Amino acid sequence: MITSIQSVLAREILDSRGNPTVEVQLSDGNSFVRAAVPSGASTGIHEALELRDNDSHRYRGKGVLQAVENVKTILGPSIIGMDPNDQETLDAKLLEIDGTEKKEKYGANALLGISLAAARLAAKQQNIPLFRHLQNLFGGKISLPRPMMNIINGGKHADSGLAIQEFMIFPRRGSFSENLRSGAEIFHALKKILTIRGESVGVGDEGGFAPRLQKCSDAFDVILEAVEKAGYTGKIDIAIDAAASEFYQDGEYLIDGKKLSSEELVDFYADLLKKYPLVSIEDSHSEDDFEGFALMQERFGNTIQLVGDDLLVTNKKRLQIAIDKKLCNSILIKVNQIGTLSETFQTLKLAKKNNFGTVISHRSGETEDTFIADLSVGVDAGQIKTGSLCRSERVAKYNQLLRIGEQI
Ligand code: 2PG
Ligand code: MG
Repeated sequence: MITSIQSVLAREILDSRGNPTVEVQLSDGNSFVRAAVPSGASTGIHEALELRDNDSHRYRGKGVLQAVENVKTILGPSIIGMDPNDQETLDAKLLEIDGTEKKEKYGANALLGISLAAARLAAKQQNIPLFRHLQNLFGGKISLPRPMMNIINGGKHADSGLAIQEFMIFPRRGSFSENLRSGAEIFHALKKILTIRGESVGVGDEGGFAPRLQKCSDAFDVILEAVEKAGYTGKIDIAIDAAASEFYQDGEYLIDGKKLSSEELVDFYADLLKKYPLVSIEDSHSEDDFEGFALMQERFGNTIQLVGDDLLVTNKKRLQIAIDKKLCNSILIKVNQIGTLSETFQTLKLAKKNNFGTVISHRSGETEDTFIADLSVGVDAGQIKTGSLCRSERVAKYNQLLRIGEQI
């Protein structure tokens, strides 16, 4: 039986925001698989390059025909005949051909589509689930993740007016399916509360509600009200992604109608921590505000989870800096921030070796591809954030985790 890669196709498809993204299709002559690439809005400046056409006549410049072409005519042909089971060699080949630090030549979106599809093809050839293949590649144990479910959207993901981008419910304990159920019940309770108040129940990019609230604490209050209404008081923690790079301007943080210094922002979080069951803060400060992150780690690093996203961009070099400078204690993992599965694994290994928490994450622009659900299980990440309890591109990941839960 032929097991090497026989053909590599690519196409431009749409993501959940109606923007183009890359889908890659790999075949070994017997079967074929596909992988689709996600896309962020609040992207970190240190992320690998997402190649866009910048042709204003198509999709407002957001077309990805060049990235698709790069897969079809350059990257694809170079991996024909390779064994998809040998992920490291395959990814090394892609990196060698691109040859740039941030995948600027052919685009991280082009490389990633191939890299993810290869893993899927290998799993298919072995007739094992993707999470098993990822476990074998990564070399550790498996587990179902604790979900962070984003039920109020702010920042760049909605027009709620809230500076903080994501307010997530984070069930304390319970099986994955129980946690998901509590999330969905709280989501519906929240909808009811907002409806009664005459607030909008339209949802943002990640499926969370986007009511016009005055200040961040209002979001916490209404979430806790929903938690109570759904009967889960005391059982739910809250996690936030401040995505603070987005409200950082000229050395100050614009939040709740105030302009705060880096240090004052630490006090702002301290107040929230006193009042609410807040246990995880992602990107508390802007991506290069190392002093702000260091202050956070010093004050709260022993008691809560401090996650680096734009700060670390799934990059092992940035992670090493954060370890050395004590900037945070956990990392958000987004495959498209770095561009290949092998590099994602290297970053995850470095994180685990240094006792960092790990959270596998979606992007605000997603597709129906559920790769990250399997990834979260296969590398024993412990946590996943993949949006709210509506919008199929979000729920697809949760549903895949339910299926995996039946298998393990
Ligand atoms: C984030 C993500 C995902 P985006 O900041 O963590 O929630 O948003 O994909 O827009 O960067
Ligand atoms: Mg983030």
